[in-house]
Amino acid sequence: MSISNAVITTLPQDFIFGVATSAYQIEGASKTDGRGPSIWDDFCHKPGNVANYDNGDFACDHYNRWKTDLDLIHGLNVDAYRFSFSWSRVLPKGTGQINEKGLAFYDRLIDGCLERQLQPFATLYHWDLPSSLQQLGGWTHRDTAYAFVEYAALMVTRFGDRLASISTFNEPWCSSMLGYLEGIHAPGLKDISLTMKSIHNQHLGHGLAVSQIKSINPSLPTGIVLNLQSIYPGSDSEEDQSAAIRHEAFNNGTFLDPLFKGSYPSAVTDSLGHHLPENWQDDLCNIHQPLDFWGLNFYTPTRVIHTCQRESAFPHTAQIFLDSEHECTDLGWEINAATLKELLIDVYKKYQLPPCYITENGACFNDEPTEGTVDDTRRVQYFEDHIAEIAKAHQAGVPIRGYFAWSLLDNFEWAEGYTMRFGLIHVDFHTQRRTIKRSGEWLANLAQSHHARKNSSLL
Ligand code: GCO
Repeated sequence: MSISNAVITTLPQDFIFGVATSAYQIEGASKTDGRGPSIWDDFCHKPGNVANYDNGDFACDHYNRWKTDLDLIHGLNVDAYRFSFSWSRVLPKGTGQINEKGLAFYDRLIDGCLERQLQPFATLYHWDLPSSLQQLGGWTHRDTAYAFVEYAALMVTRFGDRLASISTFNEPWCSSMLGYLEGIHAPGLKDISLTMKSIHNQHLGHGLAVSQIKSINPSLPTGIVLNLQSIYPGSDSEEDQSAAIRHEAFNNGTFLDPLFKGSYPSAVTDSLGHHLPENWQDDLCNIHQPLDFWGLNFYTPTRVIHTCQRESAFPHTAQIFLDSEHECTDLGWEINAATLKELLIDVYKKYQLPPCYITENGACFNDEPTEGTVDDTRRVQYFEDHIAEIAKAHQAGVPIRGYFAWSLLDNFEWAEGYTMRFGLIHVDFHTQRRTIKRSGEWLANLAQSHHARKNSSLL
């Protein structure tokens, strides 16, 4: 199985390949060297929230194994490494007192990337809010946006000149919708009013941080990472078709519109505007900032139907799974690569967007090592199919600059704990032994062929 040359040659020559992780999912060392607690520590340590009562206390022990992990990334021949900073490692209470030992870890990590010719793509917020800020209301409180700006300024002042890019937020949809509405992620709340406030305050934190970052380091490429949904009606009925439109306004528009148009969709404000913080309109110009890039995290399409249950709030939709018609991953997520291309083309038609990176794409398959190898051919197929669709989107005019596979390592998969594996590298969580899977070897070959093509065209 090997991706055809035709696909590689359609990608732009300066296209980059990378791998992605996030702090809470791999670092471990949750109490080491002065790290403060985050909402994910608190959430995991309440029984019933996470499968098997798992937590990120040790995770992949990356805090101690960063050097050999960077060697593994280097061995994959990729150009870039996308990781996130742990806010409570550097500002244990979220604001105020700085933890130099925490900063020293990221100093080592970033220098380690540069020594291995890996471009560091950093993310400021991948869901692990310092607990002290949650005690004051978390993202429902405006002050959290200001604390985020202080944190962004600290990180960019220290590291900005060595980073290839910085993203403010990773998937604000998840930290608000899963954390404040569905209650399945930290902080585990189920309240539409708090959800709308948490969305708005994250947007505000993003916009203010972008201005701050640009004033400190105007040449640092700055963006945000979104998990837009590729939405389809669950049937041909008119009801389901309008459900899909409402679902899109709520789940994509609530994020894209303020960030890229400086407004919220009217369908959203008509139904839910009263839940936004007072005078929210005054923040829109601060939220709507020019960005150098945006990132798309994509895994699976979303199919929705109309629901008329009394208790359902706007957008009155429910997600359905067509698992009998499509192949699925071990998490039950439909595999449908063409929907990634459709989403990319569609979103560039609807919005004025800067160039994008696919900042995450990958699949959960729980293959285990046999005689020292992990034969995850289904993951290889998944990557091949999705990269082929990205190449088609590029040919259709979408400005795509790179692709990051999720994930470098099997890791702490949030509410699923360690039961669900997304890695290119298998981790035995008892021994911390790493085994490169067949998909890791495949990515190393792909990245190498891409380099060979770049180099030969330079001759
Ligand atoms: C995400 C997350 C990852 C998940 C991955 C698989 O941004 O959704 O960045 O943390 O592990 O998406 O569910």
